[in-house]
Parts: sequence; C-alpha cells; structure tokens
Amino acid sequence: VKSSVLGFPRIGANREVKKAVEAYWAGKLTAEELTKAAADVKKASWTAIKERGVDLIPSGDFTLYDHVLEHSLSFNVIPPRYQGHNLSDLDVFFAMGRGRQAAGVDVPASEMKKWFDSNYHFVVPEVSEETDFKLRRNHVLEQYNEAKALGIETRPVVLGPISYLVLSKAAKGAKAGFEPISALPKLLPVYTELLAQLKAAGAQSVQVDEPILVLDAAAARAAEYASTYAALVKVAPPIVIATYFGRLDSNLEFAAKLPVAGLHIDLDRAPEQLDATIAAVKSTSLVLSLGLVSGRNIWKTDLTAAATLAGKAVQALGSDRVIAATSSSLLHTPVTLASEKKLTSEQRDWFSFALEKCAEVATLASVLNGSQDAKVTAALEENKTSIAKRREFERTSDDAVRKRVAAITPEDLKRKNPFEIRRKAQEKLNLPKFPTTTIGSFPQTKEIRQARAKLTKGEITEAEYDEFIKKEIELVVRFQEKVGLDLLVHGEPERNDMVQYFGERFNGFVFTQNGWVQSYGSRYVRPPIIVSDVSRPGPVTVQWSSYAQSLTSKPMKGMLTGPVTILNWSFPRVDVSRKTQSQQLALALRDEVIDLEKAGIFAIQVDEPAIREGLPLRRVDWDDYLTWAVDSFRLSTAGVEDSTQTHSHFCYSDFNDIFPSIQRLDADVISIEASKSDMKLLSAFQQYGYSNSIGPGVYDIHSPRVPGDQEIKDRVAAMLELLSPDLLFINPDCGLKTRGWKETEASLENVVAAAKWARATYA
Ligand code: THG
Ligand code: ZN
Repeated sequence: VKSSVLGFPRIGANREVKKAVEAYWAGKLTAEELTKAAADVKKASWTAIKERGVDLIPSGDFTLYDHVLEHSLSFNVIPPRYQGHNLSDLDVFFAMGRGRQAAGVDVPASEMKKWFDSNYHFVVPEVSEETDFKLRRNHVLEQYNEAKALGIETRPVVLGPISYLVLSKAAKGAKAGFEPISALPKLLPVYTELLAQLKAAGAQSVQVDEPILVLDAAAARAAEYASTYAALVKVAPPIVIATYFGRLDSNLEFAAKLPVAGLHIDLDRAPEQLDATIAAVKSTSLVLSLGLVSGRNIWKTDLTAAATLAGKAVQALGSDRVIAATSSSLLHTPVTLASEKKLTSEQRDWFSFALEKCAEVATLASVLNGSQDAKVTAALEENKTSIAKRREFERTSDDAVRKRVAAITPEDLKRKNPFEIRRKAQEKLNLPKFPTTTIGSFPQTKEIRQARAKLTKGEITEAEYDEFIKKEIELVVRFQEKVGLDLLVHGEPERNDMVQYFGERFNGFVFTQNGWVQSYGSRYVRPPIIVSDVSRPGPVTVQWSSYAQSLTSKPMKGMLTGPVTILNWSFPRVDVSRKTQSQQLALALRDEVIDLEKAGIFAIQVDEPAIREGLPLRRVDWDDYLTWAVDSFRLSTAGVEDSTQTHSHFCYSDFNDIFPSIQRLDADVISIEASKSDMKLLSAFQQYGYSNSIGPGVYDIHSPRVPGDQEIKDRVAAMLELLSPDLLFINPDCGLKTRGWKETEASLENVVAAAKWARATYA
C-alpha cells in the first residue's frame, strides 16, 4: 500500500505567494523575483510532504493564481481579447485571471465559477470553434522537473480533458449551441503531447483529475471517456484517474472499465461507495486509491476506522492494488497546525491541517502494510487517544441549544402574514418608489484594516477602536445622505470577514491565526471551525446598527450573514449533521434579528450568498438540502413583525436550478448579482413569477470602472420591461468593501440619478 496526496495548498505557510503576487502586480517585484518566491514555496512544500513519509507527492498543482487557468495557458486557450498586447505569458496569465488596465490595455477579467461545492473559484476557460489548441508550454512537466532537480520524485497532476471541457464555456464569438466538449478531438493531441513528455521525463505515474465523474452530467460521457483514455494510455505514464467531492454512482460502471492503471474515489464524502467500487474493479487490474483523509475538512482522521475501511480493499485486491490517499487536493485546508499558537492543547489535538494530513496518509499506508515500526504503532496509539478525547468532548452538548432545536415548530418558520399584507405594513419605512440601497459593506480602507491590526496587537484599546469604528460609521451615514440613498447601511467597518465576524462572536466556534485557505487568485479566507453547539452569548451587531440609526432620520438596514452561508464557509463539525448546525446558527441569528427590531431597526438583511454553492452535486440530494437550507433562513428571519422588512442577498449564483427555493425563502426584498448575466436572469424571475421585491444589481462592483449615468438608466428601463415597478429596488450588485471611495461615490451618484429618473418616468 502506497500513500498519496492529491494536491497541496499553494499559498505558502505564511501566505508567501499572496504577498509575492500582489507585490508583482504593484510593480514592486520582478518576474524573476516572483518566480523565485514561487520556487521557494514549491520546494518547501515538496520537502515537507516528503519528510512526512508520503510516497506519491503531487507536482503540477502549484499555481500563482488558479490551476484551471494554468491549463488554459498551457493549451493556448486564450481568448482573443488577451492576445496581441505584447505581454509576457505571465502577464497574459494574470490578465486572464484578474483583468488588466494599464498602458493602453483595458481588458476585463475572465469569469470565475465556484469549484464544485467549495468556496474556491476557478477561472472558466472559453472555447469556440476557433480555439487554436496547442501545447504552448507544459506547466506540469516544468513542475515535475523542478521537483526532480531537487531530488524529489513526484507524481504529476493534470486536470483531465473531459472535466476541463465540461467546466469550460462557449466563448462569446462561438456559434449558437456550440458546446465546448465538441472540441475534444482537437484537445486530445495536446494531452497526448503533454503526457508523452511526462513519460519521457521519467514520471512513474500521473494523476489525471476527472472530478466531473461524480456529477450526473458525466453519465452521458461514457463513450468519450472510453475512447479518450484508450488513446491517452498509449503514450502516458500509468494513469490514475482521480474523482473527488462525491460518489461515482452509476458512472462507476464505465469508469471501472477504463483501460487506465488506477482509480481514486472519495471515501470522506462517500464512504458508502467502497463496496461497489471494490466489486467493480476486482476482476480488473486497476489500483484503487482510497480517499481516506479529508481534503475538505480539518478534523483528525480516525486512523483505526480508516484502516478498517481500507482493510476491506486490501483484503479483496491485495496490498499492491491499494493506495491510501487524501480524499481530494488539500488545497481546501490550511497549511499547517504548527503556525497556530493560540489554540488550547485540547483544541489542537482535534485538528489536522494539510501537513498533518500528509503524515496521516503515510501512517495509514504503514498500518495497512502491517508495519511493526515503533513509530507507526506510537502514531496509531496517539491517534486513538486523540479521537477518544474528541468523542468525549462531543458528548458535552449544550442542552439548552439541543432542546431549542428539538422544539422548532413549523410556525417558527412562518412570518405572521403573506408578503402582500406585509408590504402595506412596511410603508411605515417611508421608502419612495424605486428605493435605492446598497448591499451593506462600504470600502474597507487601509486605515480600517490598520486599526483592526492595532487592536489585535494590543496597540490600541477596545474603547479606542470602538471610537474609530463609530467615526467610520458616521462617515458612511453622512456620505449616503449626501448622495441621496433611501435605505441606509452602517457600512460594516467593524467586520473583517462576513463569516469570521459572526463566528468570533458566537459560542461553538474556534479560530485560527494563520489558517488561510485560497478563495480565488490572491484572495484568501480564514474559515472558522465549528467545534460544538452554536449559540449567541449576546447581541452582536445591535450596538453598531442602532448607533448608525441614531445618526439619521432615514431608515437603517441591519446586516447579518445567514445560517447557511456561515455553515458553508466554515469547517463544520462532523459528529452532528449540517442541518442541525444550520438550525443552531439560525436560532442564534433569529435572536439577533429580533434584538435589532427591538432596537428600532426595521429593515434587516440576512445574506445567503453561499446557498447555491452548498447545493449537493447529485440532483437526488437536492430536495433534502434545499428544505433545511431554506427552512434555516426562514427560521432566522420569521420572528419579526409584518412591518419589519427582511432582505437577503445572493451572489455568484446560477439561480435557474433553485427558483422555487428562492421564492420559498420569503424575504421581503432580495438583491442579486444580475449585472453580468445580462437580462436573462431577470426574465427567468419573471417567467417563474417571483412575487416579492427584488433589487437586481444595476452595475458590477467587482471592477473599479464607474458605470455611466445613461448606462444605469438603460438597465433600469430594461428591468422594468420584466419586473413590476412596485417591486423594484435599485442597488449595486454586491457589497462595496473591495472598492475605493472615489469610484464608489461616482457610481452611487449615478444610481441615485437613475432612481430619480425612474420615479419621474414611471410615475
Ligand atoms: N467571505 C468568505 N468567503 C467568501 C467571500 C467572503 N467566498 C466567496 C467570496 N466572498 C470570495 N471573495 C473574497 C473577496 C475578498 C477576500 C476574500 C474572498 C479578501 N481576503 C483578504 C485577503 O486575501 O487579503 C483577507 C480578508 C481578511 O482579512 O479576513 O479580501 O466574503 N468567507
Ligand atoms: Zn454579493
């Protein structure tokens, strides 16, 4: 039994890659210096993985921005707008990832999408009939050779051709109905060359990721899989096809017949697929790679249980045909527990970050090989003790919380009256027709970040920090009054991250100091960890919202992050269902909502940007998730009077799948990111007959560009073709925290002008 890791975080133990990349963008680092910084991180990772005793060490998965984008550059899948600017390949790469606006070049970023059900975003490849596929470079080979030069033999990782194309979208100029997968015959020679080069360089095997095999959509691709891999195995090193984040289900039948050397399955997400997989591969020569150590969560693996599970495969197939592996790439976990100085020893003993997971797979393989090595035995014993202690802790539940969850009734999920009646009651807010508002956050300036850093370091007192925050809030309120917005917000200067902020103030969470996980490009998040029952020790946002309200006669909107989003962007506990954790969060938030109302805040927004991302990968699992997810949102918001207006906000979302659920949330007002997807999304809302108020974003805040006055009016006019003038709110498409003040002011002035124009035109 060999041990393997499917991929490793590429951010560096101390966010070296973020720092280097951003310095390069700022012109403070040369391309050579950036390459050197990247090389140092790769070397440190490979060395550390090797030291942990892992047999199959990944290479080719490193990137300065996104691994899917690396493939696009290697395959010459470069949309024409990024070509002909005389840029280096490195700059073409970054231009595709984040856009480029300098020296006569003005190109927007490519679209990003969520990577399956994770909080990682990949850059969507754009393919058309015109795409000139060729092996422009071989980033996998480069990294393989780089490791080899350091004396480290690795197993290169490449995203498989079918997953690559299924994750692609048709480029703008493509013929109507063009499907990227139709380009497979043109892409195949590129993979042939890439893999042949790896073989020539001496790679002993290669990991080819085909994560779409866990989707329903792959069922229609059986023939393509068979012919593609029949061709690739002829030239490639032995191929292990990696699937992750879910179960193969019916796709197992054809996947197990592929003429490759091995198949990897995720037993963290879907342990139930082991028996069927063993049965399917038994009569073949396939090696089975078992994803036993979670790549998506940070809990220590129960090595004894994992060894028992894997033992079935060893028994059935023999130890030569089994690999003990991480369930997926470790990209979704922080680098190492070694950086955490503030966890208690009890807490530290529960967790395992990427490097600790490497040691786990190595130990597992040794155990499965029957090793009598004292170190292995000791590691296994130590693990047993840790797991037993955690189990013991899990029994210390919060009875009050448990009782409250058990006592939730259908009535708790219902507002007092239907929307039509609530709408009348909400006239007390005195909002004009076409009310203007924002999504909640205002620019997080350097000064705000510095003040927070000073507080963390103890350089200023809590009281001094609070004074600073109050001044910021006042600034934001005065600004909104001056610009003429109708429904105001306090701007959220006190928040670091919309999830972390609440986690830090609720019981049941633990925080890391350095547990960064890449979200996209150079943007990282530090997911809180849910370790026990969740409750709210006291009001969290009420003091800020009421202070803001005290400054103005206009209505102030309270701002909360919803239960499903807090859950999806945290590391959840695994001893209690996600549904239960979501209900506990919902109850904590419900109390906050009611406290805001008591404090005189009569518009309250509960954001759920991650509700779509949490949708299960298999359609048969949707209903269950959507039921508890929507119920949790309702539980958090339904405790208010008819006259209190509830809002919610969604972004990064493909709503088409979940319209009935959006309606069932029954928020009085929703704001959505619609400015990019033209009006298609809105016509879907119209067709679906969405009945509550809606604020489709009138401009894209993800770019510093200021939308023109007329441009916004045109958008509003187009929206009014599809939506009732009585229900339309006018707002940007997302929070403004990543924007600067200057463009924010100019843009919002145009938003207000458009609303005034609409009031006059549609009076
Ligand atoms: N919070 C969390 N997850 C998210 C978002 C979020 N996932 C989706 C989307 N929003 C991702 N967007 C961002 C945008 C900005 C940043 C991170 C994710 C960001 N991060 C800071 C950085 O990398 O410098 C660190 C922030 C901090 O200090 O905490 O700016 O909003 N959970
Ligand atoms: Zn948003």
